[in-house]
Amino acid sequence: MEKKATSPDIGPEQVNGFHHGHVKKAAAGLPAVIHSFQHVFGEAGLARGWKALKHLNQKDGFDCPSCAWPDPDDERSGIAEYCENGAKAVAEEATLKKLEPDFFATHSVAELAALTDFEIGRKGRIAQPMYMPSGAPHYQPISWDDAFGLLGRTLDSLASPNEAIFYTSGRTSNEAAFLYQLFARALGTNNLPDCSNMCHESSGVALRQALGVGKGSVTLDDFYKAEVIIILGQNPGTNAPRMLTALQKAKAAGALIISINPLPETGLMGFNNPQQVAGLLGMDTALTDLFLQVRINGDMALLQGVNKLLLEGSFFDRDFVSSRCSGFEAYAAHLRALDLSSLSSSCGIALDQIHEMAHLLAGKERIIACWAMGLTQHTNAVDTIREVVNLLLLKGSIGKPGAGTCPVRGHSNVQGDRTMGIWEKPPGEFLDALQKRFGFTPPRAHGYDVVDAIKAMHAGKASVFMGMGGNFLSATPDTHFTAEALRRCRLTVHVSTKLNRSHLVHGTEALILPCFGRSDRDLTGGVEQFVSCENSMGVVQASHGVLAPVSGLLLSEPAIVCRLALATPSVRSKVDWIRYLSNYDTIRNDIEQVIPGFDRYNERVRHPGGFYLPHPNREGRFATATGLAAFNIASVPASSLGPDDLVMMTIRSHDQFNTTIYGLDDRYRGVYHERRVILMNRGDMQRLSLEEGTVVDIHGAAGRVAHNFVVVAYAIPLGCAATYFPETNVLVPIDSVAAFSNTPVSKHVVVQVKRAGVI
Ligand SMILES: Nc1nc2c(c(=O)[nH]1)N[C@H]1C(S)=C(S)[C@@H](COP(=O)(O)OP(=O)(O)OC[C@H]3O[C@@H](n4cnc5c(=O)[nH]c(N)nc54)[C@H](O)[C@@H]3O)O[C@H]1N2
Ligand SMILES: Nc1nc2c(c(=O)[nH]1)N[C@H]1C(S)=C(S)[C@@H](COP(=O)(O)OP(=O)(O)OC[C@H]3O[C@@H](n4cnc5c(=O)[nH]c(N)nc54)[C@H](O)[C@@H]3O)O[C@H]1N2
Ligand SMILES: [Mo]
Repeated sequence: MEKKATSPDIGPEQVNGFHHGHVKKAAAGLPAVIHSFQHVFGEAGLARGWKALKHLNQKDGFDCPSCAWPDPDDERSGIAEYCENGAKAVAEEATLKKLEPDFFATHSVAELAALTDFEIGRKGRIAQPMYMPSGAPHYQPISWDDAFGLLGRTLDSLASPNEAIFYTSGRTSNEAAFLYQLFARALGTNNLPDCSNMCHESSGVALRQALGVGKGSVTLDDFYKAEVIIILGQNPGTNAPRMLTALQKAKAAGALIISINPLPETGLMGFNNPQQVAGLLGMDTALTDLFLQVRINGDMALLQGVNKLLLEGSFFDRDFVSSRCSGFEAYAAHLRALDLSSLSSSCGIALDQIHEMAHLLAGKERIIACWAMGLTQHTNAVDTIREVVNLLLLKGSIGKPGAGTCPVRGHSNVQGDRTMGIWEKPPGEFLDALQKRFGFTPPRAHGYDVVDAIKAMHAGKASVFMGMGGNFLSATPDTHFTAEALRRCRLTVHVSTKLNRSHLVHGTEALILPCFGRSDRDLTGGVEQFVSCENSMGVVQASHGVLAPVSGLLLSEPAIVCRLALATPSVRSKVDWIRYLSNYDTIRNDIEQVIPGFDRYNERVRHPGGFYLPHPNREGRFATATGLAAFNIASVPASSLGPDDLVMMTIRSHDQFNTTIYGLDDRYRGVYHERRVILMNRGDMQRLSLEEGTVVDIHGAAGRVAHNFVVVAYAIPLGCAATYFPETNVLVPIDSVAAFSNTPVSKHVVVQVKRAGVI
């Protein structure tokens, strides 16, 4: 029997009723099309839903709010330039359900917090600003002026601006992000943590160290010229489904695909292209040529094994490593000293498979490496990503067509937000440029990233939290610790489209400021405005919302920042905020003056398809201090697990966007009607006397527990397990972070599973 253990920080911990179906052999196809339509038409109705889908990712439409995968530069599919999960994201936003004051009057915060995240998300769009007075049980309506007045006064009353924290999630447009960081810096702080701190921060750090630029170097076109594409720690079938179209096209052009993952993810294995008749009829394209089922965090050992073989077999680009790179000799000596069989046992990949990967790469020079959270959320993430770069450098696979780095970004504008200066460690040149354009002196001291922000709030060093989108409580590690940190704040403020748990676990006072989503028509200043976003490959494009907003009381994110600035006396006169409110071109003009690569921004962003930002690696340059690409030497992480320990990765199901839960199924993995599952190897189940369907509690470090998870037998390496986040974020210790990037280690949580106690 399961027990109930409900805390407002996480909601109910009960099992729903798990069904085990078949693991799917291929992603997408007709079921994906059907699911897309069900979600969109179910939430938005036929006319509104159709309008939204028709404009999704079209050159005159809006940028998909889901992932950051790029749109084709050339032709776009007239009927469906989107995927099932993009459609679900649009359905979330386009819903006609809305939360008006009577909803909050009827439901107390305590009642709402007792719902699951799925139920909370279903409630609808927030329709007007809401305020939680100190000690009150309910949110109540507040006017925009009063809300801005309260927040502006509170910010100005802080002993130091560094007591305020300004978080950003990755859906925020370039225009809003630029204004938001401008506001924070005009106030006097660099406390600008963002979701990137939990996401691709490790990639940014690794790429900057090795190649001088923190962004990936490839364009979509490179995929079609590549000889080999390596995909590590990424589940594109669920999280970047349109990448499968690019992979299919790359394969047709002759590319081989190597997938490195503890799970044989459906989308990596096969694909039914829903834009093609064959795909709709269920004729799969097999995608992966070589699947290496690595143990969790075994990537470093595997890559070092492969690199050693390439080096020792002389299958590397001698000219490139000697003329374009630094540190090759020392790296080569390091590789030569390694023992291949201990690398093999450490990663769990047999020697002959390591040889096979090396063999596949031996004669190739156009290689792309793609990766995502399976690499970035580990203690040694930066070193592992640098080992990926080592491989590309050995092969001379950077700065030529069909080759390069491809960290596949998560949120649709997370890369753009960083470009706009959402960064707690802003480069000096960026601050100089701000100072030159605006005349005030921006703060130079680095601010808090996500983990440090949580610790600062917990320690009472910060007392105002503002989130520009996102769901800080549920997305961050160590949920109960973070909840306590937020509760200790004087004021917590969320600019949001939908209700989420971060609104329900709040400071002494709290505000919810409802804003337009990507699909909403923006008539700020009485004219139609558009915004812009940067995708994972550095393309900046316009996004025009098309749907009538669900309420006349919503504001755009840029308008919210400007009006907040006007209500904050210390900031009001530092920038001409009023001008921005009438025309977003004025924001883009200022971006152009501050940030390199945005010349003629207003003109070029109006070109269909937008424009590429410059990237030194693409031009064959490395923007490091020496001008050379740097090899990195790292050792394979030592493992010190107890006999009953499992290494658990916290991943996404097919029915969620981060903390937004679309449904309770994970169709590709054959998991139905349940999110509280733990995928385990049958060998571990036998060893621990567990059966499929047993309900267990998962115990983490220092007394952390997540209750009631159904054991599911799955093709996962021995000693490894997988659960979905956010449910298991309670188990991720706040101090478990990646070296150099401070990213929470969400993919390597050491746990023990125990049969759940009987009530
Ligand atoms: N529909 C949908 N789309 C999304 C999102 C979403 O939630 N839903 N989220 C967006 C965001 S913000 C992001 S960052 C991306 C995330 O996209 P992904 O990184 O694909 O997301 P995860 O589900 O975390 O999957 C991690 C993958 O890495 C594998 N993995 C885990 N540990 C290891 C390891 O140690 N080594 C290797 N080689 N593999 C490992 C897992 O098995 C899984 O396949 O997707 C974005 N797109
Ligand atoms: N254990 C574990 N934890 C993880 C991860 C993991 O793999 N494992 N992944 C991490 C990663 S990669 C990321 S990126 C973070 C994500 O962290 P966040 O970005 O903070 O979380 P989301 O769930 O994407 O945020 C969803 C909320 O954003 C709001 N929203 C949606 N659209 C808009 C909009 O257009 N404007 C505004 N203002 N608000 C909007 C809605 O209110 C919605 O509830 O989570 C991280 N946490
Ligand atoms: Mo992410």
